[in-house]
Amino acid sequence: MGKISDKASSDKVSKDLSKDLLDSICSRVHYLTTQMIYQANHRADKEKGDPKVGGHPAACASSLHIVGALHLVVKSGFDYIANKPHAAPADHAFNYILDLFLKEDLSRLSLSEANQAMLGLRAFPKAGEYVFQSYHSAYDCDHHGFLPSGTVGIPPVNAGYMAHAYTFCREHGYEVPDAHFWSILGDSEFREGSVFEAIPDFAEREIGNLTWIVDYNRQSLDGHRITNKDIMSGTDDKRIERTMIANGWEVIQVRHGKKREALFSSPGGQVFKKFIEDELQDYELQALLMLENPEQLKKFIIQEHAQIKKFVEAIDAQMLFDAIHDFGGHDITALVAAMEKSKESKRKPSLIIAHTLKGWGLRSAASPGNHSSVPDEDEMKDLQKNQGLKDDQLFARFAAHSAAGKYCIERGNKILNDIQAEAKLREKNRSFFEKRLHEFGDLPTSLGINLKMASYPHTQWMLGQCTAKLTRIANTKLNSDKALAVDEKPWKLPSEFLVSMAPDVGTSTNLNPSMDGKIFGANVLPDYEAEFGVKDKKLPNLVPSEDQSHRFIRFEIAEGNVTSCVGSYGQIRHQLGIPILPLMTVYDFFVKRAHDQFFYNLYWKSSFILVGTPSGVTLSPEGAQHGWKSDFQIPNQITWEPLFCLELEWILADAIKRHFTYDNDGRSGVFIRGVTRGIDQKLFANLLKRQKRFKLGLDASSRLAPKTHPTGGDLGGALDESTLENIPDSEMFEQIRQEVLMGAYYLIDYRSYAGYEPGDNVLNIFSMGSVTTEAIRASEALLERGIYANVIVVTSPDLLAGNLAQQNDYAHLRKHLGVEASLHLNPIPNGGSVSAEIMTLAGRRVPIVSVHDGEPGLLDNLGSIVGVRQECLAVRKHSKCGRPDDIYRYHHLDAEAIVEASGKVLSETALEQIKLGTNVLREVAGQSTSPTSRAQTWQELWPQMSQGTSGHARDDH
Ligand SMILES: Cc1ncc(C[n+]2csc(CCOP(=O)(O)OP(=O)(O)O)c2C)c(N)n1
Repeated sequence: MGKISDKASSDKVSKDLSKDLLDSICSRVHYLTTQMIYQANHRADKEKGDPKVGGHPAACASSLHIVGALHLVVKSGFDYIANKPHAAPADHAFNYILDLFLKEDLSRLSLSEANQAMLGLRAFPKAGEYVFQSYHSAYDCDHHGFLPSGTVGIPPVNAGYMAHAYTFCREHGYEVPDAHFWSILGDSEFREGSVFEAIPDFAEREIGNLTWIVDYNRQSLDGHRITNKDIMSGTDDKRIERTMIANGWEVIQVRHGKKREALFSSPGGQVFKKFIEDELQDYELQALLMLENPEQLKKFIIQEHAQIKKFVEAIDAQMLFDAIHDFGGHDITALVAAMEKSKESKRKPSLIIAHTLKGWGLRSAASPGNHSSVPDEDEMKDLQKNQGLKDDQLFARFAAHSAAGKYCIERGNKILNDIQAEAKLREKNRSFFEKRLHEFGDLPTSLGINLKMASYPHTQWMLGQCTAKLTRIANTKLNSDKALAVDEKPWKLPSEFLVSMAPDVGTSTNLNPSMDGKIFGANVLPDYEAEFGVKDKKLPNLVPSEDQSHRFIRFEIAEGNVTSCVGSYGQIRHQLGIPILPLMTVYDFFVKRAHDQFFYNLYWKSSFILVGTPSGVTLSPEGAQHGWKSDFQIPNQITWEPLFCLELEWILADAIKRHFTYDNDGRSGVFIRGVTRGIDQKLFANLLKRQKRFKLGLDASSRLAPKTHPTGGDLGGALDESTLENIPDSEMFEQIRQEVLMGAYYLIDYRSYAGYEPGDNVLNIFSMGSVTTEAIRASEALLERGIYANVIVVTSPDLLAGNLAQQNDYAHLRKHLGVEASLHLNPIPNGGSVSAEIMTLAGRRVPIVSVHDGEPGLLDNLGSIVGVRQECLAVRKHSKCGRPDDIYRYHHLDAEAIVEASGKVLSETALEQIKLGTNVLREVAGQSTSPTSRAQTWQELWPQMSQGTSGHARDDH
């Protein structure tokens, strides 16, 4: 390995032998990358009409030496990299050459497994073999130390907030490895709004352990980037430099390679340097790069730039040609030096602008259409031959005894040691905190918030109560005077790991107690308001500091940033075994502003709580323009919309417990919707107590009668429910808590009431969140007309009818709640024809009316899941200001609309006519029919279904 180590200074690396060695490894990786993509595009199993496979050889080649400097010299196995998605094959090829394809247990893949994996870029595994996704992914065998990629502009921001989370952990006394966070971005990617939202934030937070590297190749997907040098006072790299310096970043330009530098130091060379750096437009440079003939290139430069005619005329055309093509971003020595320098900056994040050539080393270099062009067979053969490889040697590492081979083995071992050390640390942290979690017994099912004194509280208020209590518990010493109550002690550990954050809506979403004097991070300042005697004690103290009791991360209006931050903090449990649980509030409407970041967090399997509050048109008095609640259906997410404050408390307690006990696979992104509309909390118990299951001393045959039934309660011996005694509240609420956590519960349940006739006078109203007040009123109005309308409150659309429900065939809806599609038959009254051959019956199912404050898609599939008629009342137009009553009426979510919809579904379901042939009637009556006249039944066609095995049981891996 000679003099190079992973701590190599630029001096060490610049020794000729070392540079040659690193260059030779990069050159092999260049070939491997290209071959990997070539093979992906020439697979034998391609069928007519298949989408193209693609891959990005030119974009990989552009980043080759940047990626190489990190893999071969600079990064440690504790560092993290967020690379531009289309350079993923280059990362795989470096990991191949360093033998860093790893199994789950961190042992290495065998050489044949690794070679097979190199053939599997963008392939679906046929027999469990290793493959690679198109972009960096946790499914890949070399994902260690990499952030997932795919959507540009998001991962670099996550890298920054991960860097911040490491600092947070260290400041709070947890064991964290020394790590640097690297991101490689394309120059077009660097125009993404998400990136620019984060730039000032990272500097102000003093995230020194972060380096972004712009792969400045002046090309994007569509072709050459054509920027406006006149208006922007220079080329785009200058604009980037000025922007970043103005935003508090260190900037390092890596412009020139050694050939250019040699020319610059020749007589008159400074004129040439000025020409390249200040006078040549990016677009013109790209056009010059496309010229294949050096003499022509010389001619055009002289023609367009008289001021350097003298210098250019004096030099050899080939030398000029080579210099124009000699970018610093392909000089691994210069890159290593810049990266090492960037690490010296401890308080400021750094940006390296690496000037590169898209398609370096390929025939497509600098060609405007090269973004995803794949070399042809001829070029591929040439690249293979240049590596000294035979035709059948597609992928190969260096011989172990060669200088390059030895270097790669040593470097790969070093990185693997770090990866394994991090895994050990993760396990150590995990078992340490697991033990501490159980020190005071199991986590209670609620936080014990006292609601008695609260008049008309709302769920957003309740969130504030819960987080305030957790903040107090976190900051109360176990052996202090104001000791914690016995039932508070189990919350001690979780509360210490709860980190809250909000995009400038902390106070308005009721997080004041979590914020007050507890803002974590830079910029640490004296409290001038206190010093000058102008402090308003009613408002939270927002002066930041880095005290261990500080756990609120304050943001400007930057929903994208906070969503990335909540995702990065939510990864720390997984990466380091430190169970940070980030909680973010956001005005629900603006979740959409960061939809991509939200998706990224879920793809990354981050564990976090996002509270969208206030939400829906329910907030219309305050924000009619923000009253749209979107239906999000993303794997790994669970959405909640509590109605009563107790529900929110149970949901929060459950989410916390699942996070700390690692019991939230497939649902670690918790999304809770809150409102600011108060509700009489006594309704909860009062309505539940009318249900038969919560009455004392009844047997199976007992039938209840409602106090207000139109018949006056005279229902043939039924018992007036209001006169019956109830089981204790604690027991009743424990049953309901479990149902709330399953996604829905009966708030009004008439199933054991006298005169309850499914198919005749029964329907189910599903309501979610605040509009349930309307469902209750509608149910009461329907009862006056003799209709029994159950009210089933939906707490989680995901668990009841979304992705999570689909996994268990909607068991809660269909089995536990018993909502089904039985057809209740009666002869058609007045006119149903009954002949010798055919009998006509009216079939009725129990229909559904659903009502919720949001997009129809949140709940409009209930009827189709169950197989009954559904009318879905939802928000279908833009909102207006007004009181909830007005607004619910405006959107047809009010009680009258529900009653009307109920009439509609009840009458429509009654229109189902069944014609029964006499042979069927005979069969029903036990007489045989000819077997040949029977078609195959569905049970015969899908036998696994009849055995209770659904189609989902297939192996999906
Ligand atoms: C958010 C998003 N938009 C679009 C794309 C598709 N896309 C992938 S790479 C690319 C061009 C990237 O150009 P640049 O950032 O300059 O990188 P280069 O390939 O030139 O190095 C585009 C448009 C994407 N992956 N993500």
